[in-house]
Amino acid sequence: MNNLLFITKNEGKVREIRELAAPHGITIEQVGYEYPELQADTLEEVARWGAIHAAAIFRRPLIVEDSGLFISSLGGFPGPYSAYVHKKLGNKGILKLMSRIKDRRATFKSVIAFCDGSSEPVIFSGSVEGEIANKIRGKNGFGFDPIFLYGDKTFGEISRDEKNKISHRRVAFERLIRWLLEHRDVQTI
Ligand code: ITT
Repeated sequence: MNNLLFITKNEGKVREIRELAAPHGITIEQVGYEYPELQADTLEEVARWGAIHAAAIFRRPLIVEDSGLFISSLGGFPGPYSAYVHKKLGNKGILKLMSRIKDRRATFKSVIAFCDGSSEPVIFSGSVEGEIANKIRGKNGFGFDPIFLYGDKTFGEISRDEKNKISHRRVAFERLIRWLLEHRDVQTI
């Protein structure tokens, strides 16, 4: 099993996951299918449900990934509602919400659900701690990257290679790889 379907419409996620998978000899095949997103309070529930749904349709080993930005001073908002909030408010809207707020700590979380259709999905998560920047900075990445400050640079100011060394997605994906090596017929190169 050296080929994995990745069910997502987000091209930014695909670029990152492809580069994370390549060193392990795993090819990622994107399927831009929009699985129904459960209105749930956790990324885990959304990813798990999405993987079960997609596996019933595609009947091949696959992953779905649900991710989000959790802002401490906003009680973890937008969290599982990140895609909706990004679409409606954008990065400018988030900065506006944060304009008078001093505590700018934020966490990016990624939850990957793997399902081969024959058993329950297996869930892997990863996170990275940072802060909400005071303004939009950088043109790299996607989504909230230009407002997510990691050290003295935003994810919009670092290369994909650099982001892939430290990101929430990387942590979750490496956990998946370790599990696949132990439990599935995967040989990494
Ligand atoms: P799917 O088809 O995979 O569901 P999506 O874009 O709807 O794609 P999510 O439901 O997981 O993805 O929503 C996550 C939101 O958080 C979305 O707006 C992303 O752009 C944003 N996001 C997730 N990971 C990110 C990252 O690494 N950098 C910046 N923004 C990110």
